[in-house]
Amino acid sequence: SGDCPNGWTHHGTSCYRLRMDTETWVDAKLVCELDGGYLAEIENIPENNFIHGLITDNKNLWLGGTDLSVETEWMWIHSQQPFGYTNWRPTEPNNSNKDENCLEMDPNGLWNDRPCHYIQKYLCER
Ligand code: GN1
Ligand code: CA
Ligand code: CA
Repeated sequence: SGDCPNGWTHHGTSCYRLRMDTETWVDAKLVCELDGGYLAEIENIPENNFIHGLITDNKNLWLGGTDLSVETEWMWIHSQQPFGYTNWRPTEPNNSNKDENCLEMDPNGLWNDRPCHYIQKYLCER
């Protein structure tokens, strides 16, 4: 609806497309880019609430955040901005096994760092 292409949902100043095919974080990023978008970025509580509302199962969702470049320095990969707003689950990010560099939202709308090679659904934005 609104000014978004078919299959995309409008919210705020962006369009969103939830992809239920499962991919690694890098492949999810690539699919979003091939579809004219990027892995979703969250700047504030209303955006977090909106995206949380898109989760209707008990599964996690890849977002466009990473600390792949410099451990503990979390960045939005598309905008290349450091995190401002965050909604980490308590005790996260924990870089479990020293190898968790990609950002997911859990079904409670809270954030966790997860190994980037996990395959799971993801959210594109444009
Ligand atoms: C644990 O149990 P689960 O999958 O929700 C861990 C996270 C890790 C995740 C994957 C409290 O979360 O930090 O990222 O496994 N949670 C805790 O390795 O340690
Ligand atoms: Ca990390
Ligand atoms: Ca973690």
